[in-house]
Amino acid sequence: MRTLLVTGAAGFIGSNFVRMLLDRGEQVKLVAFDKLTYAGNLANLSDLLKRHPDKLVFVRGDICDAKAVEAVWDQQGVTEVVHFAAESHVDRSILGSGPFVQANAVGTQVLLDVAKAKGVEKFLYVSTDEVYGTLPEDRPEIKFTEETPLQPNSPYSASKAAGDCLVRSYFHTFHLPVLTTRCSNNYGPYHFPEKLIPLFVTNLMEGKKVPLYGDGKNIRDWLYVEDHCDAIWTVLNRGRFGEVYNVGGNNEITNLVITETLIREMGRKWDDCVTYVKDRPGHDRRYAIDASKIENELGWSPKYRFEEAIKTTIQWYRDNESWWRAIKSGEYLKYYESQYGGR
Ligand code: NAD
Ligand code: TDX
Repeated sequence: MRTLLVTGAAGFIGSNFVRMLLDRGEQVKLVAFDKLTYAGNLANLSDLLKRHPDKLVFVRGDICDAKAVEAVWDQQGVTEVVHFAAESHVDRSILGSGPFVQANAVGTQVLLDVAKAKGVEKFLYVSTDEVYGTLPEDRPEIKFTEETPLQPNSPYSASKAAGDCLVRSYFHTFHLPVLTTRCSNNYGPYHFPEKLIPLFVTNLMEGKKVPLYGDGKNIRDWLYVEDHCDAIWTVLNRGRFGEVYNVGGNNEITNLVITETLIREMGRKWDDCVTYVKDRPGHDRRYAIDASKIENELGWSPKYRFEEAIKTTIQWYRDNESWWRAIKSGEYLKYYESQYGGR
């Protein structure tokens, strides 16, 4: 039986990945390994743990702790790793980069060393398009390819690039069977409400304003989270070791248009809802992914259309108010105050 160690499985994408595999009835055992930082939430997995006690176990632990990783590996009979665990929010990395280097660089190194010692069969690193840096907005023909040099611009993306380079080095030096995906911005259920879409949707539901950075013209390539999870599963099963696969939605949208869409869908008016705030320092202007490699080589392409999936996403936050209200309290409010002041 394949046994997957899924690090960061209590977070946004990791929990969606576990949910997708269990819903599809894939023949794997899943070991959800998560430190439960502020972003990790057992509520993202609790129904699955009840429904699939034979296929899913949860173990609380830190990827930086080699002994804890070794123990879970031996106890659960791990054969493969899907590595999501990370500090993931750019704004928090600007407030303080230490936890990002620790989790994303050191944590990845510790995990690689344990995986190497244990003879891992496959190790997939969930990287990000942000490692490539930024693109000019007036050259729409230019997109990130797997050959684009890594030029990370935020402490978050620099720490993800460190992990990405370490994974590459373990392939070249030790022939570790690694795979890397670099995906664009995700949206969907269980997305922590510090990120643009869930923050704006929940603020609008609370009757609060939404804080738009700078001129709002920054561009992101938005992909529904299940499409990303499906791409990861595809690469894990059919990707070539040592290769990088870009994953994207071919769906470039400015923050202004995202904001207009959310306000319209929620029946609100722009002037009542939007507050322009100081720009994010070092704010990348545009991300756009050329996903032709994964499409041509592995036959993956996105299944969800933004127009419908954004409605499903908004409805999920309407239906799961207790989930996000529990998060938007305590430590979250302190973070919100330090990030946005009184806005
Ligand atoms: P998230 O912040 O929602 O979840 C991260 C999870 O990792 C949390 O459950 C947290 O508790 C856990 N974690 C953090 N440090 C840990 C540690 N030291 N040990 C064990 N667990 C730890 O993040 P997400 O949005 O789900 O992102 C998951 C991965 O996908 C990250 O590696 C991120 O860089 C990458 N990614 C995200 C996006 C996106 O749009 N969200 C896009 C591309 C790539
Ligand atoms: O309050 C806000 N106002 C605003 O205008 C926030 C939180 C964001 N923004 C802008 C900044 C970006 O241009 O919206 C855009 C999206 O911001 P985020 O949701 O913070 O995402 P981003 O910085 O693009 O990074 C995301 O995608 C790549 C994830 O958080 C990363 O983990 C992933 O690697």
